[in-house]
Amino acid sequence: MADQIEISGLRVVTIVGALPHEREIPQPLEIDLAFDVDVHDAGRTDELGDTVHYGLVADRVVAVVEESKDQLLERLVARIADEVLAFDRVEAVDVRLTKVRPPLAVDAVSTSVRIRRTRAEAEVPAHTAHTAYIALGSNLGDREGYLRLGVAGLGTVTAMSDVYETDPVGGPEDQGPFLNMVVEIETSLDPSALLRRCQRIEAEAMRQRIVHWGPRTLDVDIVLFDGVSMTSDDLTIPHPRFAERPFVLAPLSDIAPDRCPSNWDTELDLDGIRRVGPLTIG
Ligand code: PH2
Ligand code: MG
Ligand code: MG
Repeated sequence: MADQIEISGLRVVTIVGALPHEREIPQPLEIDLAFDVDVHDAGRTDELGDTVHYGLVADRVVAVVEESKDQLLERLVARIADEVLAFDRVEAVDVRLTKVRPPLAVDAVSTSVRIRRTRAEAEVPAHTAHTAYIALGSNLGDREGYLRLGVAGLGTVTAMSDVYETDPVGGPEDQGPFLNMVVEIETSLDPSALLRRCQRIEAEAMRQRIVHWGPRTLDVDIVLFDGVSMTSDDLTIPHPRFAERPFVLAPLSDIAPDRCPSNWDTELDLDGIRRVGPLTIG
């Protein structure tokens, strides 16, 4: 495969290094990435869902680097490679990580570590394969386009519900109807890492939106994660209100009827829920 997508000169300031002052003072790093992706389809269809969204890749890489406090460039560059390989369409990645102000006693412009990692050698142990159900909703702008963007950012999607048009529940009076759907994903992320991924997808949609339309419109929520029940400061699983929300249960029942409360469809008011059909990808 010869196709590559490149991101160059990505700058992040973070703690990295083994020297005492490097543990105290953040320093600038520069990241150059090139990843192998087959872009034949996207070259024909002009659809984001047929390629890898490099804005999401850049966001995730920046997040990993900002959160890191590694001693070695070797360690941090390996973690960047893993993050990029978490995008399913990426077959391999070249990463160069550079200290642009290296702590040397001699005069040098920079120091770097450069690696290439392929999907084949990326380890994803079997016990880290989780199944999660993610609810997506959009009620402004190109609603279907936002759903597509959301689905494209979630990694390995193993099932997709139909799209439903639903009356808004709560919130301001004057807002328009939502498009809602639920997807099943397989992921090696833990719940909090998956939450961060969902928030990054929302942020990416919002960033695009600010340019074109105004307020935010893509909501990406974790509904279920394996059989996990948990509450932390920023995350409750299962989603605390999903069992009362027809706009989640109708799509969820398309792909996981056994995960819906029994009789939900006779006990809840389904008036505001209209099945539209499958999300058209490309
Ligand atoms: N999301 C909300 C609040 N209300 N209503 C509908 N129909 N669909 C939604 O996705 C939705 C909502 C908060 O996330
Ligand atoms: Mg949300
Ligand atoms: Mg929500």
